Amino acid sequence: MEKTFLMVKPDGVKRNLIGEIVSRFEKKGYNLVGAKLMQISPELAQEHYGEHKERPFFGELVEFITSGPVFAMVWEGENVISTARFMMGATNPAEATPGTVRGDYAITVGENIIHGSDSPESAEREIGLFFKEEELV
Ligand code: FUP
Repeated sequence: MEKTFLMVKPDGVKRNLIGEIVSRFEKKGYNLVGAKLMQISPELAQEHYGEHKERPFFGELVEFITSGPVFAMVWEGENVISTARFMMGATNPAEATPGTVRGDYAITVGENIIHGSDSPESAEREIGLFFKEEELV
C-alpha cells in the first residue's frame, strides 16, 4: 500500500483549514496513518526544500514554511501519491482547477496552503524527514 507525505502549510493552519483538508482525504477513502502540528526549524526547511536551493525564491520559501506551525501528515492508500497531487491542484493556485484544495482556497504560489510528495522517492524521503517509525500507526 502506497504512502505519501502531505502538509498543511502555515497559511492553511492560520486560516483554520486543517479540518477541511483532512476531511477531503478522509472522505476520498484514504487512511491517515500519522499526523502532528509542529514548528519546522530552518534546518529542516532547507533539507525538505533542498531541490530548490538554487532558485531565487528559496529564501522566501524557507521563511514562509517556518513562519508558523504546520500540520504534517502521512496518508496511505492505493495510488495516494499521484491522486493526492491531483486533489491538491496545480502549484500556482491561479491555474488550479476549482474543486482542488489550491483551486478552492489559494490565490498566490507563495502561499498555496498544502504540500504533497511528488513521487515515491520524495514520499519516502519526506516521511523519513518528518516522522519517526514509531509515530506511524
Ligand atoms: P509543489 O510540489 O506543487 O509544492 O511545487 P514545487 O515543489 O515546484 O514548489 C515548492 C514550493 O515552492 C511551492 F509550493 C511554492 C514555492 N514556489 C514559489 O514560491 N515560486 C515558484 O515559482 C515555484 C514554487
